[in-house]
Amino acid sequence: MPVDFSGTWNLVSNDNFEGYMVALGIDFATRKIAKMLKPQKVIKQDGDSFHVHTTSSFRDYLLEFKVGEEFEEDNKGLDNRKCKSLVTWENDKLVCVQTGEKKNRGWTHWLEGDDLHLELRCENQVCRQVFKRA
Ligand code: VLP
Repeated sequence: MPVDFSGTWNLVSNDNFEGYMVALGIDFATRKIAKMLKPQKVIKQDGDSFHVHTTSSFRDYLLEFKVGEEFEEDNKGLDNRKCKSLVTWENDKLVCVQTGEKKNRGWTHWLEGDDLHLELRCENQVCRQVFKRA
């Protein structure tokens, strides 16, 4: 049985989100709002097909992808840059490489105990987020 990320997840910790946002070029005023947020992630997984909806009181972001199939990502409402994204399995971790203007951009999701982990990478910055089931 492959790992199943499906569920509703609430953010409980968010390490170095500020550094990640600075690396993405998010302006000061937006960062001040964004760092106060406690986003919720709703993940629907059907095998290798994913629907990841990150919601907050400020902005929402919907990402849909199939593992192994490269797609155009527009990061609308985030940094608004376009990139080519590819998500692959690395054992039970879901690894995304976002190829574009920003070097070393991507993220990794995995489950650890009852928690959902997300590592967000951009240039030399790493943000670590932990979510618990709602
Ligand atoms: C943008 C920084 C904050 C800051 C301004 C808006 C959407 C993997 C992946 C789904 C993400 C999370 C979003 C990272 C924020 C970038 C609004 C926050 C709520 O998750 O789950 O693609 O990229």
